[in-house]
Amino acid sequence: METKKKVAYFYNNEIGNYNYGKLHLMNPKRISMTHSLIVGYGVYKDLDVYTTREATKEEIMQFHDQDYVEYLSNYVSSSKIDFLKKNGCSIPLIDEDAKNDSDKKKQYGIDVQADCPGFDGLYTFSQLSTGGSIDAAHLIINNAADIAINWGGGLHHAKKGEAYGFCYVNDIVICILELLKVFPRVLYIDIDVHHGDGVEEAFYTTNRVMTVSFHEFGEDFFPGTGGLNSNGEGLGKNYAVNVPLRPGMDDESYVQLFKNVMNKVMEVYRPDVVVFQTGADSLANDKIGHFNLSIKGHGQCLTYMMGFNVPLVVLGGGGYTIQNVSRCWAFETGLLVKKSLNGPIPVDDPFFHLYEKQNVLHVPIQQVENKNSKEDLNKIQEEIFKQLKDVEA
Ligand code: V1S
Ligand code: CA
Ligand code: ZN
Repeated sequence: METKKKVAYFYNNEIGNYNYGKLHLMNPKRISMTHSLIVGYGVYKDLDVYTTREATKEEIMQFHDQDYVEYLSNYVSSSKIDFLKKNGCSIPLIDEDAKNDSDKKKQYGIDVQADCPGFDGLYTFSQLSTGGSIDAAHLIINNAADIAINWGGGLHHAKKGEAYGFCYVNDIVICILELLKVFPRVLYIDIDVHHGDGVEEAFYTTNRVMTVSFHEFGEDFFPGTGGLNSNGEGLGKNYAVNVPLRPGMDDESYVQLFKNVMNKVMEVYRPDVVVFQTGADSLANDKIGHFNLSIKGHGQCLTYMMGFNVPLVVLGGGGYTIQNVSRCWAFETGLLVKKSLNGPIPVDDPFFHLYEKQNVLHVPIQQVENKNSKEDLNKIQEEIFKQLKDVEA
């Protein structure tokens, strides 16, 4: 008989209050919306619920450069400085020269007009995102959980000394570094519609981490990396796997390809632990991504990985149609504890007004063409199998 898995879940009420700016697509409220559904559908009863803490500077500096972390931790927006000045507040902690130094902002990737705006609390937001992923790793290490979830994590683009693609601190790299203190081999899987470039880059030259990213690729789609033949270097040669795809991927083709590739990866790599970034911008109707997955199809990837009975850290990531992100991650939390979420969105959900048009958990996909032909997908799979043969040898 299959034993029930111990599933831990990290959440902090504060995380949903951070704001990238009015026009920005990244909305941390989706984490609070996910939590409300987890509570409303009663899934929390099957979880060990932990309050996420803020990661420390030392923990963050395990991956990121000290000067970059100092800059983030001292960041205060110019509008807040103006407000403090107007109100006659003393601002001893603010080194205004540094704050207003546009060269530094450029160097560290912070730009109000762009992907990584400077917003008040960006460092605490990143500390919370990272704290959950580190403690998820610790629970796995201490055998206190078989599966540990942090929907506030999964910010896969952040670089050692630079914010990139809505990500300031790479909680995933830091989580994996914690796991590597104990486990010989870590497998990283990334089903966000974007290439998991920051994580791949951090472990590009080691065979102790295998990275596998499925992503949309081509026609200037961000970030532009993750071609089929980017496979790692030195000791890491063949330990980076990329699955570049065209728009329109549907459940049938995606889930089949995912299972085929991951089955082979598990056979040849035999990881001690899996870190799974489950970005929800690969769902149909996302505001950035152009895949056409249903929530059930996205969830089948997670269920498939559960079947290997290897400890699992499950992280969030992208997702820009926020009602679908919360639907997806609440449903997947249910999958992880083997509980189905029945009935419409609970009417007493504090975010109910956002679901009013379609107050159900599973929403329709689009009627769009899948630009990936069977032949294209077979070729991709063949190439990846060839690459993995060299890992086996
Ligand atoms: N695609 C896309 C896209 N859209 C935006 C954006 C939109 C509105 C804003 F107010 C600010 C930014 N940025 C992008 C992408 C970055 C996508 C990051 C995805 C993150 C993740 O889901 O993988 C993980 C959390 N950036 C670009 O395409 C770069 C630009 C080339 C275009 C947009 N401008 C703002 C910057 C340069
Ligand atoms: Ca991806
Ligand atoms: Zn993404």
